[in-house]
Amino acid sequence: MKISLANNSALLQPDFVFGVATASFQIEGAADSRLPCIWDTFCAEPSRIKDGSNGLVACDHVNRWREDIELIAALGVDAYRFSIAWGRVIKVDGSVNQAGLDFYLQLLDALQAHNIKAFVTLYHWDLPQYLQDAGGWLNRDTAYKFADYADMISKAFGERVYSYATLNEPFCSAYLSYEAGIHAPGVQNRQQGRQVAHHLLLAHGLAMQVLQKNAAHAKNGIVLNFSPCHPASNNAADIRAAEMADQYHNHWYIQPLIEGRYPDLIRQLSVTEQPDIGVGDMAIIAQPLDYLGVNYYTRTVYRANDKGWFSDVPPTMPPLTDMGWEIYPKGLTEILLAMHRRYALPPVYIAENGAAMPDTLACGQVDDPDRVSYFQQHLQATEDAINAGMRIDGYFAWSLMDNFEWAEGYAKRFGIIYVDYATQQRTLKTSAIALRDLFAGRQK
Ligand code: IFM
Repeated sequence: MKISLANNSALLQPDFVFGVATASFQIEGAADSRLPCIWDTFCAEPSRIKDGSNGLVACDHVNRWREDIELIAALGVDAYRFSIAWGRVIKVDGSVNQAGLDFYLQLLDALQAHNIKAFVTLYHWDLPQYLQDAGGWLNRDTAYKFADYADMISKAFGERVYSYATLNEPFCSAYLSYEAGIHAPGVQNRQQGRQVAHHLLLAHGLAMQVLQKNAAHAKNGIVLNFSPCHPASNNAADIRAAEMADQYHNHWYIQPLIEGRYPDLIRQLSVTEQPDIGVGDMAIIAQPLDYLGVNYYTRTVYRANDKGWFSDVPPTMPPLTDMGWEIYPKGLTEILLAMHRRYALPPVYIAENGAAMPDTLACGQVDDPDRVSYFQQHLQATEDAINAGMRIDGYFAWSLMDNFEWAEGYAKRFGIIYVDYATQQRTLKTSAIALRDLFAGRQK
């Protein structure tokens, strides 16, 4: 099966960056050589993770990184996006864990040797547990601790990094973790969710100031997840509900970054639900961005509920992925263009896009035509946004390999490479081969 784009496609131009992405907790394992993090704690609590699993071994990437880098190189990508486990590079007293730092330095050097650009995410959800014990993201001081960590990393990594992302999907660390309660630490409290979102954005702004100083050579930005919010019906209440969801889930993160203010919806929250915002915080948050990372998977449908708020309506009609998420490629073009028209955006990278499918290994092969088709349609959707006037500089497939899918455990497979968790054997799926062929067909 092939992925094909028009010969003159913007995505096939020499400067367009194709990559694959992962995150530390989801692949690394080797938990005994880092500090425990909030996800270790969460996994140890009953019924938090659907299959009762954890990240102690995951894809054993810390021990198999050389093999993994060879696989990445063989795909012919331009870039690899991965995250640093904060608790692997520092100790509880805040001093540097040199062995952990050396792990990432080796990885970066190997990427450089293969001419693969390193896109480093500083925070992809694995907050060290000792910082959580001190209040975690509810504690304003965590934002300053994050800036210290960014300072240490950017000095140690020097010129090796092509691009830094401060945070991956602060929506998830705030809303899923503190309002929906389905991600670590599993809290359900709107005020806390809003406060955590604010402290995360503050942490981003403080870290950007550090990166502008220490890593001026790099492209520095942030990765947000977006989902177009559609009404369940034409009824005015549902239309309003979808607009509110859009403000709450999408604009709450992008508007402060670009315009230094929260959406007007903030005034609809009761005083006790509103975050404490320090004098000068919004200016810190609105640091200039070299790029915006956009993660896209699906759209979301909303209806009005009896609390004057919005509730999502889970999709039931195919095509759905194994996560139960609707396959809705035109939502990617729609949300990109909506953001492009609304804000003065910096250049955009599609920092994650992909699908979980019920893959099986048979006779040494994994045939995943639905994932190939998902990539085909979403690459086309990306191109459509470029053709409509947007600047998009790259696209990263989520994910390099099957991994720990958070509350879903290992049952949901997002990889283009299949991982047999019993043997840790990696097998290229049909989608990996289709992407590899697409990359190989480019004029570089
Ligand atoms: O696996 C996650 C990733 O960690 C963050 N973005 C969404 C992916 C799929 O759920």
